[in-house]
Amino acid sequence: MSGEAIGARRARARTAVLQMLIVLLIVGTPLAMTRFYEFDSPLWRALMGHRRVDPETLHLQGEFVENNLGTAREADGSYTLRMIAQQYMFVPHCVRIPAGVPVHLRLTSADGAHALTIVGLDFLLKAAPTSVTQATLRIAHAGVFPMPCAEFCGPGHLAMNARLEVVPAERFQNLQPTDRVNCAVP
Ligand SMILES: [Cu+2]
Repeated sequence: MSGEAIGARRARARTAVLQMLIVLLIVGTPLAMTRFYEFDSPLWRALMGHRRVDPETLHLQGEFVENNLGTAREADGSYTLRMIAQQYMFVPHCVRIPAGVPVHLRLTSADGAHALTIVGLDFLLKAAPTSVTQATLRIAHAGVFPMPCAEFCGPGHLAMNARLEVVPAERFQNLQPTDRVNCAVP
């Protein structure tokens, strides 16, 4: 094979690789965006359907109905804390968990993007409509922590602040399977 033919073959191979990268970029970028933002892709919805929550019906059905929010004790003895982020508050706006025990925090948004942080701890959990984000909290000592929103979400953003009360595990309520606990005053 002549040097010219080999050169042409290499050029074709380079073009093919380049084309593949461009296609990956075009397909991959929107898909990656949907992971964190509100971009609504039918493909992502189909793939992640089992984890999707509809912000319109959040309060009416599914795990984020009002009387299921707050801290719950699961059958295996672990705890789950469910919260909703919305302009400009977290619901419930005061939550209580036991100290030194893993608590699975599950969060969704009723409107735009928000981010829940805990002052004094290296913790940030994003909230986006249609998806549920989850992180495990284990706070060793009792205390009260402000939980401000760390994602600018509009004019009321600075007032968006929840309160976390961590109580010694032995003082935490003995929760029945249907009990939910929070410290929000109506
Ligand atoms: Cu905010």
